[in-house]
Amino acid sequence: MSTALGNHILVEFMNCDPHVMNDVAAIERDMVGAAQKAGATVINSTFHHFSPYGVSGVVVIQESHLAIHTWPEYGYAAVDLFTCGEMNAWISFDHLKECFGAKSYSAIEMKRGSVNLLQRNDFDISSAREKAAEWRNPEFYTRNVWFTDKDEDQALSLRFTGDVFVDVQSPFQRVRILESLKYGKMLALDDMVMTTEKDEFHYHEMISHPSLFALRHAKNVLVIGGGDGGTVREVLRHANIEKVTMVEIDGEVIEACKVHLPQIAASFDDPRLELIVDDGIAFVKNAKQAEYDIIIVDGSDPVGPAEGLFSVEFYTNCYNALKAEGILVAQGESPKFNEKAFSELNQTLQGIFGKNNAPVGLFFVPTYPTGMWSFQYGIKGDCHPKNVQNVDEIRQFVSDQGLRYYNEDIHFATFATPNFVKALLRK
Ligand code: SPD
Repeated sequence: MSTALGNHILVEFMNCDPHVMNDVAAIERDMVGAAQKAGATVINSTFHHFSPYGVSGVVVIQESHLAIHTWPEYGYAAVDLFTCGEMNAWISFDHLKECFGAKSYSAIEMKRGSVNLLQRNDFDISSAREKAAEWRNPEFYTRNVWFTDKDEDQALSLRFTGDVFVDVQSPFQRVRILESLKYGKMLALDDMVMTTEKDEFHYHEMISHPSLFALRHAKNVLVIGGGDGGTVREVLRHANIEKVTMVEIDGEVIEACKVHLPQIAASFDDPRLELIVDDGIAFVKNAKQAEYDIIIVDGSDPVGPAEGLFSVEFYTNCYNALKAEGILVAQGESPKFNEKAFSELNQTLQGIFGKNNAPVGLFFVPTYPTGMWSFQYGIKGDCHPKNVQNVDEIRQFVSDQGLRYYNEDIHFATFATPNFVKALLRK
């Protein structure tokens, strides 16, 4: 007869595969698998990834819990296997050792709740057990797997199903497509949310239509980045556009989105589109002078391959590639999440296009940290989006195209800046 209520194995897994140690979905799957393999009944799982490294999580089982904390940079996982009843937690241990590729390990096993130290209360729990068995469905458990986009001080977390449709390391970045519960499928580059099925229209309508209504005669548009296809989809809604050249550095992003986010990657077959998989920074450097009516920079955040999309040299080259009346629109970061990048980009644009020719448009994206995001403009001629007159035309277009974020009111409202933003823009 057992002399303790529970059994606790404290495990050190060392020299594990660092990629697995940083993969929240894989770890959740392996921990749940470890519980199920040992015959446990899984009640729920909660797992978080921490930027840039590490995963923490717990699988609650009817027989107690399995918990983990990882340090990928050391290839190390601290694992707790706490069980009661007949469950053999060493089966879970073996499973995890294999999944994590642990080359070395150690474990301490201890009894928990020694009956010699406890006093049993005299009450009948068998009826409570029967009741619990009525609602418990061993086939179903709640998964809490979280994707977190964060800096050192704040974060945005989205719960996802734990299912991963794409996870590839391209030459430039880690490309993932995951399924979030609230926003549908989501494209993540490295550990940053790029777009989701349910709120992508906020971003893609707002990066495109304000400048296209400011420059009604625009024919030739260049898009740098935008591998998911949402921006070209919006630009190509305009019948006056004769040609769009899109230059995306990462072919893996395009391929992943074509297969898994087809409603965003919806216009890659439009004959007006020339799709080039290459470095957008080099492309603009070598571009013909005064070639484009509008240049749209749909880049990622200023880390990794997108860092050069925030430089003076790049925007000077964009200025030169624009026609005299041309407009530049760039993903402008957040005045709340990334104040420095936001205000430095505006200083760059003011320096190149002129103090009064670098307006900022604010809009709301629920899946970006803080929700408040911006596009920043460089106006080469006199066609300021703030001064558009063709409001009826916007209204008709919005209704014909069934747009869901942009409209004639938003067109003007986006250029209204709160005082703290004005201060960041330091005119
Ligand atoms: N932190 C997110 C910055 C936005 C980057 N671009 C999104 C791509 C959507 N086409």
